[in-house]
Amino acid sequence: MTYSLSRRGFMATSAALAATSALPQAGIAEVPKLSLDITKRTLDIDGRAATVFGLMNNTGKSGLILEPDQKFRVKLTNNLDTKTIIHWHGQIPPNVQDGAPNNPLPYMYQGEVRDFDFTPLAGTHWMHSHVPTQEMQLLAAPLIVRTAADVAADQQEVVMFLHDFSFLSPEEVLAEIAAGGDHDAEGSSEMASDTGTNMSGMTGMSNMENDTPAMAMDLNDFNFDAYLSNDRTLADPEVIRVENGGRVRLRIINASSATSFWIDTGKVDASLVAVDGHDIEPISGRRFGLAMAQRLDLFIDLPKGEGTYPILALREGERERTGLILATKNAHVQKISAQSEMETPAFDLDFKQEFSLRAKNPLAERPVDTAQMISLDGSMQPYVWTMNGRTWAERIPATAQSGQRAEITFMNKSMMGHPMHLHGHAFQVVGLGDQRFAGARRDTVYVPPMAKVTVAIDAGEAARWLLHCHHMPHLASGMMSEFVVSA
Ligand SMILES: [Cu+2]
Repeated sequence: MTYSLSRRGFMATSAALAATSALPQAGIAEVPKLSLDITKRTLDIDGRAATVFGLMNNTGKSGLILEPDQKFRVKLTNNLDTKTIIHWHGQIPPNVQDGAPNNPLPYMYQGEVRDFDFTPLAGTHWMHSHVPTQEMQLLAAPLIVRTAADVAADQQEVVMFLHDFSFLSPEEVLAEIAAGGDHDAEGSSEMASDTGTNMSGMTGMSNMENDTPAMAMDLNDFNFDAYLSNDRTLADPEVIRVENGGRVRLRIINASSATSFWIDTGKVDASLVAVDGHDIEPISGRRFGLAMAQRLDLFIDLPKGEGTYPILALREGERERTGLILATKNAHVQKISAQSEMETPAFDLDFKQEFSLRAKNPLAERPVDTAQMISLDGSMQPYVWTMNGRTWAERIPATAQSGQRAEITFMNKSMMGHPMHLHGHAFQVVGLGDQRFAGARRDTVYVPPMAKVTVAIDAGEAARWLLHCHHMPHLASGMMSEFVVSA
């Protein structure tokens, strides 16, 4: 499968989508709906067949790419033999279309068809089941909304959709993690010797109470069988042919259930221009990270001449990696190992990356109407993760009135990082540790172990909006609350 498209090639490769967008503009009642089918599909993972879920459009590809001014008019069909619910991650639809379980709509039953119609937010977003065990089985896909500038630019757009994968069922994965994460024992001790973090005797909060001098941080609590880029491993990576000396806009989506990655552009410089679909003041570099559910948009200007340019995603704290290969027409593509030579550092523990991000379109400066603190707690044994010490069933919601400026401070009192996602809003990161600044607009912010992050939110539609950790095993254990906006 390829998500690659170029300005010139797009019409040909995505005929049905193009036909829709070529019709007279929205407002005409007869514009056909796009279809999305929730299905099962089979992947080849290093020579072994894997049955996973998927979200396929009417061209047989995964997810959706919308053209500028195209509305999100979608007919979604549940072809699974089980109930599900799909969330449009990064979009701000009316609450009723948000895709949160029983909030307000119930799960889609087997065979159910549901209609959606809203004006989408431009940028690199995605869609996924809001049932953690289904997301772990790859019920997730890209949701790209192009801008007029994207269409006008002389650039090739490439989507890089990252996921972690296990041949075990999600229930088996969760059971293994709950049993103590023996699966990861070896990787943990290697981690300890190379980075100075003490990974042994991982018991979350209890380590703090023991006053352990070396912080007992747990980056990964499960070793997956494979790490995927566009559903493929480095044994058979996607090779995307690019123009000699051309510009690539790389849209990277971390759909992983429990993995943060560093993106390594190798020998070419990249310019990071957006996070979570929201433009930032560009910063250049060759290594940028993203936690679960986050997105990065990179511009890469390729040098003149034939060449191959692997874009790798390195699993934090470990040696595993995945990726895709950009290659000019005649370049010979060489095999790349799925293991780095050395462990990759932890993701943004010191906020070095997050501090460097500045929104192109920040929230207006205004007084804060309500400031609330949420502690992020949990432990490996028992494997339970909470917000304010409570799981979903006993949650204490954060609250605001529609139109108010709210601030939420996440205080991570645990030894794992938590990518915190708010539905229905694009907040702004305004505090890291005790330092205030005007950071990036986002919908998912990474709160490292024992760290503090503050986000500013202009409260939107009066409704109940989910607020949760996007680490799927954490979410499955109950790490979810809500942001209740009153009228
Ligand atoms: Cu978490």
